[in-house]
Amino acid sequence: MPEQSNDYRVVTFGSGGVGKSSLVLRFIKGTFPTNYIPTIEDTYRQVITCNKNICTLQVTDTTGSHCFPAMQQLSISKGHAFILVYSVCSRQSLEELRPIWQLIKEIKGETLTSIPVMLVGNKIDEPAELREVTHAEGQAVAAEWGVQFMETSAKTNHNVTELFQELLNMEKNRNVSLTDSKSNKKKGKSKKKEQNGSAGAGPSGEGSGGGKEKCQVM
Ligand SMILES: Nc1nc2c(ncn2[C@@H]2O[C@H](COP(=O)(O)OP(=O)(O)O)[C@@H](O)[C@H]2O)c(=O)[nH]1
Ligand SMILES: [Mg+2]
Repeated sequence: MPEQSNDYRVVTFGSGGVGKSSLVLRFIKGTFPTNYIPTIEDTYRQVITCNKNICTLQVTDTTGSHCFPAMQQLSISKGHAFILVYSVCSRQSLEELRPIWQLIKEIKGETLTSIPVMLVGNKIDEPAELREVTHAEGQAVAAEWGVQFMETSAKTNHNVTELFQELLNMEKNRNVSLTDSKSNKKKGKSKKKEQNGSAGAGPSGEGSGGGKEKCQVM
C-alpha cells in the first residue's frame, strides 16, 4: 500500500486500561466512550494544516498488548511521533512504559532526537487518594528520558487537544509537499484497520531541510 507523504503518523502506547483509546476518541470524535470495544490496532484520521496546507494526522491506537511484537515494531518504525500513556492511578502502568520506550530508542536510533515524544499521565480527574504517581514524578521520568510531559483527563477533556497540539509543535523538520491534495480535501474522520503491507515505510526520513513547520489542529 503506497504511503501518503503528507500523512503525519502519531502512535499511542501504554498498558491496557490507561485511557489510550479514550484520549484518541476524545480528540478525534470529541466523545468519551463508556463501552469502547478494544481491537488490536485502529487508526484514526484528522485533517490538520501544515504551513497552511492540508495534511492528514493519523493517530494509531494500539492495544498495549505485548502479544503482537511485530505490529508494535511496525508501528514504531512507521511513526513520526509518539504518545506514551500511563494512568496517574497506576505506578505499574508508568513502569510498563519503560520497555516500550527502550524499543522506540532501539528502532529509531539516531533519529530519535528529532522525534516528538510526549509522556502522558492520564486520569487526573480521579480522586487524589487514588493517585499513585505525582506530577513531579511523571515529570522526572520524562526528564530522564528527554521527552515532554503532560497530564490529561480524557474524561473531563483536560489537556487533550493541547496534547496533540504540543506534539505537533515539537515537530521540527517536517517538510510537507502537497502534490496531490484531492484525496485529502474531504474533511472528516475515517477509521481503518492498519494493514501489514507497508513494508519499506521507514521513519520520517522525508523533510530534512527547511525551517520549522507550523502544524495546527483544525
Ligand atoms: N476517570 C477516568 N477514566 C478514564 C479516563 N480515560 C479512560 N478512562 C477509563 O479507563 C478505562 C480504560 O480506557 P481505555 O481508553 O479503553 O484504555 P486503553 O486500554 O488504554 O485504550 C475505561 O473504563 C475508560 O472509561 C480518564 O481520563 N479518567
Ligand atoms: Mg484501547
